[in-house]
Amino acid sequence: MEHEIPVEIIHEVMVARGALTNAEQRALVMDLREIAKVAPPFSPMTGWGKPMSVKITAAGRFCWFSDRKGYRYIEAHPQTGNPFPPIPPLALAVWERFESRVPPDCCLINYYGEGARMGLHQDRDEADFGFPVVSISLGDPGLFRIGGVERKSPTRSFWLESGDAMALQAETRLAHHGIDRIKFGESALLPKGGRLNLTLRRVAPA
Ligand code: MD6
Ligand code: FE
Repeated sequence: MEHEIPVEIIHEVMVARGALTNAEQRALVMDLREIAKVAPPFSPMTGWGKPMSVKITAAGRFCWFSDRKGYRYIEAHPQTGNPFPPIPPLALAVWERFESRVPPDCCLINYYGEGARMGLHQDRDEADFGFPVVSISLGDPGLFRIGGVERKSPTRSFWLESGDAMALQAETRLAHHGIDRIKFGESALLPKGGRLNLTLRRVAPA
């Protein structure tokens, strides 16, 4: 990640287009494959007992989890009981461009197959909203929708492409957001298609 990456502001969100080169994207996908071998992706249950269309796993100390009892962070894989593997250095380097005070302790890995989406939500289960949530997109483009802190606030959308990084921080840290749809099969990065999204965050107090 030697190259300079300009950060632009799209609908109040800091977006670093092409933060990862093609070679870095391929290297990161290889790291994610190794992570998926020891921490297999799973589909958490929503509050109303339906599995999410996105498959998730994680690296770092924490993984986000959801079942009928609600949302929380867990420190052991729900099926294997093992801790999650370390966060890949390439992902840590992206985080550092946005937040240099503390390292992230959670890298959530979301996989979107054909037709998968993520409903409008807030990320608010972390201890300190002074730290950002940093996202990295890989594979097929995803249509990112962002609104306000209030669920009923108006929303706007833009496409996140493979290699893009962005951060929700300061006034957008608690904004509602989601992924409406992906352009399945548009990117050649993942042989079977789909979109991977990494979200790096600081769950525990610094
Ligand atoms: C996604 N992203 O891009 C879903 N959350 O697949 C998120 O939910 C998200 O991109 C917090 C901060 C940045 C994000
Ligand atoms: Fe989120």
